[in-house]
Amino acid sequence: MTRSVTTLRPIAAAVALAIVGMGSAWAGDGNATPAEAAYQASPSGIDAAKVMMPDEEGAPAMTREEFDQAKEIYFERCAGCHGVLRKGATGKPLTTDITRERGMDYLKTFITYGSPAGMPNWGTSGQLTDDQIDMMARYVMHEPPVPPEFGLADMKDTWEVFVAPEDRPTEQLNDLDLDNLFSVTLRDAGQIALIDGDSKEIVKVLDTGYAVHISRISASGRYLFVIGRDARVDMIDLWMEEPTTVAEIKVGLEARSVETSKFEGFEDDFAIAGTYWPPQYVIMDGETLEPLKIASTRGMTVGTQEYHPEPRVAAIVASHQHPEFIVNVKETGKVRLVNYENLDALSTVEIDTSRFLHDGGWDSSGRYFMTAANQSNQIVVIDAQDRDLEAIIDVGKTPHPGRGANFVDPEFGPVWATSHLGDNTISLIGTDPEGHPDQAWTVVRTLEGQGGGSLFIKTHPESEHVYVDTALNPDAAISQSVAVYNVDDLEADYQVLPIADWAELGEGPKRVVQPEFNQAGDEVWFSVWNTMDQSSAIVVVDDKTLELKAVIRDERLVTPTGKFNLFNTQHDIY
Ligand code: DHE
Repeated sequence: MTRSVTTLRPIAAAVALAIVGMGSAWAGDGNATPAEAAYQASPSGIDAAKVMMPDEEGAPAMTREEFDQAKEIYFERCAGCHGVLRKGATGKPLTTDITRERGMDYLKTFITYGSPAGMPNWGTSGQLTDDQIDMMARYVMHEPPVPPEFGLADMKDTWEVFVAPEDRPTEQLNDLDLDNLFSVTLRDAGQIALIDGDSKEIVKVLDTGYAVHISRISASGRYLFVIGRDARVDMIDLWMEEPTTVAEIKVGLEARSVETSKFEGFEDDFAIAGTYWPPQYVIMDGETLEPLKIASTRGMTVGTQEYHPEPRVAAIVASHQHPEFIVNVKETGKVRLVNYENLDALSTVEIDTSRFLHDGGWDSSGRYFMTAANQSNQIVVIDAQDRDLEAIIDVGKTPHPGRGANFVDPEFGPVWATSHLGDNTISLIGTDPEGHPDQAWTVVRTLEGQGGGSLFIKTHPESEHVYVDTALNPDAAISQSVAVYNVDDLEADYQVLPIADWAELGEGPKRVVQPEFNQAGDEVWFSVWNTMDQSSAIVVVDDKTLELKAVIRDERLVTPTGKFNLFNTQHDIY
């Protein structure tokens, strides 16, 4: 099969944004594809009312009311890319030395029409009025208001233990098949649905944080940890009569990642959550979520070694090789190995890698952490055993692996694969330095996919298929289907499964997102993610026949996105 790399035709970012609703600019160095522009920076979890207006000279006049309105719009629509402090993150810096020099006309034009680098056309797309644009231009000429920090006292103010450890059951009191239970993100409902993998019945819907993001499972397989974008962490005991939230805490104003300790002898002793704001992580008691140790990620970037005031915490994984968490720090490009043996003398190794670290997962051996430095178009490999950088590998445009996919390439041996937001390729990276030294840490094969806008790729040891979504592709035929590859014949054309059609949901910009296998590895679940006021569903495919097996429709399934089979998540099977 010929290999072509196509980046998506730049179309008005507004169209892509309109499809996925609130979105943010992808302001990489080159032209952002519509998929990159659509890549959500959902409304920040920061309560704008808590952020005060700086008094200052030299900035165009604003009333208090205008400033508050502009602040709200900024946190809702701009902070995700430009950073809360406007120092630049994936979007350009908007500090007053720049904005005042550019002046009102330039700023108003830029906000109105956007740019091919991914800044949405907020005016011509109708998302902001002329008056709002004028107000935003004046706002960014003021010093950025700084949201409050969030320290131990703030966390303890929000920390609740609903059921003390000593009052919890000593054995499972329900007859749920926990190994084949799925935790499903109901993104805009701020809930998760627990769905039984066999019956496909919703066991329970539980309230979580705002715009809930991911679920992770304890080493024991008993506790589910869920984090919302508002940095609320919920700890759910799956052994109670029915799954019950036993502890909760807010660890900041905005967050994406949560994990528990997995090293032998320390299993579940600690939990960790990383925040976007403030830029920090907190280690908590693994049984109660009591906050124990907070560490800031502010510091110097790799390369130019400039100070960055807002390096956000992205993916976190728990090492099985040492008693430590592996923490991705996005804007500085640093990977931190945080040893939890002595929280009063926290020893941390800081590894220089590549900027804009994001998501990632383990290779099939569980020794190497494969993670995207997405805006650097690279995959970083961390050797969790030797505790250092193994490799940095150039891949396609804006890799977005989720946790990636591990399988054996018939020609090149064990590989880990990522798909991309910014082009239609799938990169297969050799991960077997012992058995296949020549292929290790290089792209051994590049597959062509349906298009850019891919967010997740998945397979399973029992499957001969690899599934790739293209959820943010602007072409509905592509965003509403998935591509399937046969591991034994990777150069054969991929098959396309019309997942959204199978859901028969009618209206709405349904986006098919995130394949997730059941425990047996003979079914694959897909979210058909519609808008909040339209019906969504989960489509289940028979992995052997690639035919429709079931559609889970329920009005409680509001904007389903991530799905986490507890056994596969517990054992890092993907
Ligand atoms: Fe995610 C994982 C950040 C938008 C669904 N997402 C992650 C991780 C990070 C992250 C850092 C890795 C966590 C870990 O492993 O510890 N996500 C962000 C963003 O900053 C971004 C781009 C914008 C935002 O404001 O949040 C973003 N993410 C989205 C979405 O719009 C998605 C598609 C739908 C949703 O539910 O919000 C989405 N992200 C997911 C999912 C995972 C994830 C399903 C977990 C994948 C896995 O298999 O572990």
